[in-house]
Amino acid sequence: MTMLNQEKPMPGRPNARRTPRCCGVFARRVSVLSVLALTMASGLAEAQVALRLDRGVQRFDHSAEARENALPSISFIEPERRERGEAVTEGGWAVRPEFSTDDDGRYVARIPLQAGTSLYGTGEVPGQLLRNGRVTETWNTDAYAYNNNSLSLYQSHPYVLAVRADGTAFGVIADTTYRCRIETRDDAIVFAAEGRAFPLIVIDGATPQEVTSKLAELTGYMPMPPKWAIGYHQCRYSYYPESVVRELAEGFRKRNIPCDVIWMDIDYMDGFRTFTFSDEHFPDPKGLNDWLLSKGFHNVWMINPGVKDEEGYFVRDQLVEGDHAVKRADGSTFRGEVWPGPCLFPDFTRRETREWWATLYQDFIAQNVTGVWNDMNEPAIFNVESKTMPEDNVHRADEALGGEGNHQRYHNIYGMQMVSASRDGIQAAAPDRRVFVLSRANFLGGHRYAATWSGDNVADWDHLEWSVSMTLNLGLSGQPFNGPDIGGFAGNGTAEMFRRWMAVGAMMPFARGHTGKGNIDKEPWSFGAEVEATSRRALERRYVMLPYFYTLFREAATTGLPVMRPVFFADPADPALRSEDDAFLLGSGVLVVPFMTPEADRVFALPKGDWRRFDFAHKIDGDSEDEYLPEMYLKAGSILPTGPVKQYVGERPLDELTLIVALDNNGRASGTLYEDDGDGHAYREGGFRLTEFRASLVGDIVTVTSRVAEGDWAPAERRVHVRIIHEDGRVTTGTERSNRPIRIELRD
Ligand code: MIG
Repeated sequence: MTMLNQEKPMPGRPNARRTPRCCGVFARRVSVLSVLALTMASGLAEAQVALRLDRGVQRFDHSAEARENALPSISFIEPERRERGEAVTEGGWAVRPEFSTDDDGRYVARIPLQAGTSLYGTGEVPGQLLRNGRVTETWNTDAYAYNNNSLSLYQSHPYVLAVRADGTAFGVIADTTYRCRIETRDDAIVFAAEGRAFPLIVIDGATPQEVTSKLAELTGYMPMPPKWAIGYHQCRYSYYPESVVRELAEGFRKRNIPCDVIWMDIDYMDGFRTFTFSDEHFPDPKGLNDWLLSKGFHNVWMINPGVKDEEGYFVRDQLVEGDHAVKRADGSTFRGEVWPGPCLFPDFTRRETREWWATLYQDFIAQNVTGVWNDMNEPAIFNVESKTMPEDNVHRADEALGGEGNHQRYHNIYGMQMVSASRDGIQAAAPDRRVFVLSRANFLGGHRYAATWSGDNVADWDHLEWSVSMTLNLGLSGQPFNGPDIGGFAGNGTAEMFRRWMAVGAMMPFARGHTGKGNIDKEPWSFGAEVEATSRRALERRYVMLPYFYTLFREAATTGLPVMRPVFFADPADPALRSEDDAFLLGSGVLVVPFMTPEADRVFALPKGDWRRFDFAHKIDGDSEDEYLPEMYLKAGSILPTGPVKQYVGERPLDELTLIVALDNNGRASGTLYEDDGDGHAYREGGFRLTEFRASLVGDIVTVTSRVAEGDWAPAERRVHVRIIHEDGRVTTGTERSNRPIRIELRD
């Protein structure tokens, strides 16, 4: 077994962290010495040692030496936490990784699996939910119109969730930013990474839910988004000039189709210069934003990393002045071509550069910009085969990130460091509001800074189906706030497909319609009256379910459990559910069964137990007759909090609150509702309310009570309406003023 503890040598760039720049010869000797030391110490590696970081969380390394020389963690929210722990030697470990190197000099960790283990995660990956038999490579890639064989998409999550036959689970992080090949085989998970030997973190859990929560404990929780960001978003490449944006906004309101956010893609810029507005097409961005806000629309504008290399352009001049650019191996400034032509690229791995980038948002947000979209941050570069920077480019990264190193090492966190800077800048510019950033590229742990979407998908039936599995796997990899381009980015698709896509997309955590340049229009009304009617109902459903969605976002932000969950979460030991990705759960009590094929044929595995079909016909015209809408099931024992149809989140308060109730065998049900101001930070100091609802049947009277479980935010008095869904589909209802117990008599 060879142990080489250094980066893959790049021309002219010796191992950056271990090599002081002034004395390369000396450094090379040191690394030879350390190889020697390793060889001598290799006896130690025989009895495997792990660090116990926490209950059920262990860190393994290739060797004691490798542990010493490991690069800092970027995925952990507290990198030091990966470094501390009690050393434990082998004692009946459930998971025992084997370390080696391969012929290409890559560091390999192999995790043998028991028969019947199902694998998930690996981040943003095309194709089905179940990852057994797949290969993924972590290398952030501008993957326009990707397909089922694409090895690398826009984001990197070197993480696998494994669920054993008995339903117990574990997760493994290969904690490296380098390109890492992940084989998710039936008999083993194999990580093979370039660069340095990496720590392997094993997270044990009784259930996949427990593992997923622990992953968030280590990598951080998603910050609470502003509530408007949970509404429907309308985008296209691009709506311009501003008259088109106004017409679009009015189009939603006059048709009564709910929408919260309108997006401005790159054509709003002045010649694609980031942080500028086109005088011709958007002469008064603040005026436009204010007008949109007056109609109940928030706005999101795109910001790209490539800075046009043009003297006199303020962003470029500041970048040059502050020496913020990524360098070439020979120390000169790197230039790469993107939309604006030749560009310079901020080195977001440097604190000074992130701080400078953050300041640029001051004037930008002052235009009453409410949200930001960071695109092209893999980084994507045109006209080169690699589609990105040379791997020997140099990042002068903070010591905390690992110090100076090449692009091979920092590529996968370029976007993550960008959105970290963006988030800070936006927050500083609008301290009283919550931040919304959408990022195309990211890395494990990057959900701390930005939401995401699944990039340039294709308007075809496969991509419609994958939009469910991709959202699920990203959620299982720690990114709860994500969703597809509803309707597909590349190509036109058909009215039928769009109708089905909108019907299911409206149930996903991030719900945004988007399409590429040159395509037909894909607004909810672009395909005629019938598609418009389904789209309206689908979006009305989202808004009716908003109280529940928001509660699930709060749950994601405090427990790490994703908003949208795989069906197997309902019964992790049931083998029939392991590959089910034609349906999904919202939280634990709601099952969504969409129709995603042209024939609307579909076989799906319903989890065992009592799941009751329900609809929203009491709120939404034609809901129960619309065969394009997903079937909805509520698990017996659950209470689903819902609200009125709204055109946008802030349109009206939650009144009346409708509780949809399915009693279990014992005549009981429970549920929770999270509420706060919907924006701002008061919720961090108790400015929220978590209400628990309970229903119980005694004799033939159902009593529904509520209790404030946490927080001191108080809603205005409101009506509470209860709908009890019986096993045979019948519904019994009752209504009361808030806080009073509601008594409903069940009669035949
Ligand atoms: O090279 O800004 O994935 O959503 O509309 C294409 C234009 C650049 C890629 C994004 C897409 C966006 C488009 N962008």
